[in-house]
Amino acid sequence: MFQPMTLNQSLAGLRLGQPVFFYRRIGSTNDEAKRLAESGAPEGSLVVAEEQTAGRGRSGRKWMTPPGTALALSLILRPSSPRLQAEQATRLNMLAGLAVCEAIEAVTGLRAALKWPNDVLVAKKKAVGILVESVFAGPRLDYVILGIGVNVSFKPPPEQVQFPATCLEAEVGREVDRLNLLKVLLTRLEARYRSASPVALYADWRARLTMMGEPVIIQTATGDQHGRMEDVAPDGALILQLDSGEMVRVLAGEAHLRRPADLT
Ligand code: BT5
Repeated sequence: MFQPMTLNQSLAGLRLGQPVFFYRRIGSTNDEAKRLAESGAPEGSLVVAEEQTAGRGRSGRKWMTPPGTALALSLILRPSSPRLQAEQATRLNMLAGLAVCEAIEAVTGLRAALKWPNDVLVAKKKAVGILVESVFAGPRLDYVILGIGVNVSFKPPPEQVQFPATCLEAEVGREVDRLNLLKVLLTRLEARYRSASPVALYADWRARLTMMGEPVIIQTATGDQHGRMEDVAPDGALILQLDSGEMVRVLAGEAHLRRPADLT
């Protein structure tokens, strides 16, 4: 169990991670972070919970966080530079995915990869989900909630997930210190957030993506698209060569590798 005092002491001195709001049990850390941001909580405010009863994924999907088994956190960011404003959602998504990979590798020695658009995979299974939510005040970006869920000792049952899932302890075969992981993750996020180079960010993100060049099915809101994952664009879009040969850009969806039997 996290102890609020230890948590405060461990995160003291970090710019992202102060002040920290700790909950033993909460609906969703993203919802709580939004509530706090609406009442003026500053950039860097962090919500951490031991358990989420209504954890959220993208498009209304559910995210499971049983007590004491995960990192469930939401950071409030208030990007101020005009360029960040315009491109922030994409850049913060890339930044979060990369920082999570770097933290997992530093703490566990496991290799972490990204699955477009932004799942973090360990041993080809999903170990982390990321949910970035932006709130605008008219045309101006007001704040962003960066929500991250890391499976540390909980591995969801296969029948409850759409994509194979895992947790860090199952892959590394030993206990993983959640507090240390949280601290390293916040440190990596801060380093990536401060370094302004969008070019390096895009290059690093692209280099970590799996399924590149592979035959895939992309599930989108308007139906499945079958093709080959050609590349990704700097704005985060997937460039897909359809089976017909046509190249298309896909902004949002779920990527699945096609099994040989699916290929005709
Ligand atoms: C995500 O959504 O992967 C983003 C999840 C973000 C969760 C964090 S936890 C802290 C913060 N507070 C919140 O309320 N949310 C954020 P998506 O790509 O839509 O994936 C959701 C799908 O992943 C579900 O439909 C399940 O199939 C699967 N899933 C649910 N719980 C899982 C888990 N613990 N591990 C692996 N897969 C899971």
